Amino acid sequence: DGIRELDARISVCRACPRLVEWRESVATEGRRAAFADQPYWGRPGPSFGDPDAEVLVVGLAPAANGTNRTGRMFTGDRSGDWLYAALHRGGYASQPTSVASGDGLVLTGLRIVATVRCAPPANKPTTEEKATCAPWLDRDLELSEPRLRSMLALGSIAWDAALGAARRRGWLVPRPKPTFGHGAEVILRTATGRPVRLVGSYHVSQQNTFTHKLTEAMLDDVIARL
Ligand code: DU
Ligand code: SF4
Repeated sequence: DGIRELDARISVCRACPRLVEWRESVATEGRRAAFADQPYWGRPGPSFGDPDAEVLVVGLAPAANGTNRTGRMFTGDRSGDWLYAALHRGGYASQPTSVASGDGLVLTGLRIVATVRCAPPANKPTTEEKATCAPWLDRDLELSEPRLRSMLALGSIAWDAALGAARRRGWLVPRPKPTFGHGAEVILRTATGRPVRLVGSYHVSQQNTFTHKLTEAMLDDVIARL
């Protein structure tokens, strides 16, 4: 089907020279000591979850030792521990942890996508890299649109990416551009006038969770609105 083909195409993309170099160098000589005996994925992260999802979660980019190691979105790092535990509490994930492919995790009704699919140095993609990767997000949105009910943007970069993708698909997006915040919410309209809810959340990164800027209750609250 379309999603499988899309995921296969994404996973061999080499459009961003800096990110190809980074993802591959981390996967070879740059492996974290704790994972030195593991093979790293070292490629772009395809979407993960239900191909027939009514909900999309939009992340920022793979972590160098997380998705770039395991090949699955938000898998193998602390951000993922937070996200999957919350998706399990919310009824979308079959188990609270995501370890690696083959661990039995299944998402129902929800799929995870990202603004940029390759791990960027310092978790910071450039403006050009975000623009280069945007067509993959556009295609994910296009394939999901017939069933799509809502999107959760993790962080302001994902929020902007979701709004950009919606505009490019000809959806009605309020102007001025809706402002990101934790709990921010806007109703977008597809070209056929169907409402799609966009909800903002602080990103599940350690920076936010360790400092309690983002709590489990805050995350549960935005997931409940999807
Ligand atoms: O081989 P597959 O059934 O397409 O599943 C690939 C992968 O996607 C598997 O690790 C579970 C996940 N997945 C899911 O989370 N939810 C679905 O509805 C279908 C597949
Ligand atoms: Fe391709 Fe996106 Fe990776 Fe750039 S970030 S190489 S566009 S998958």
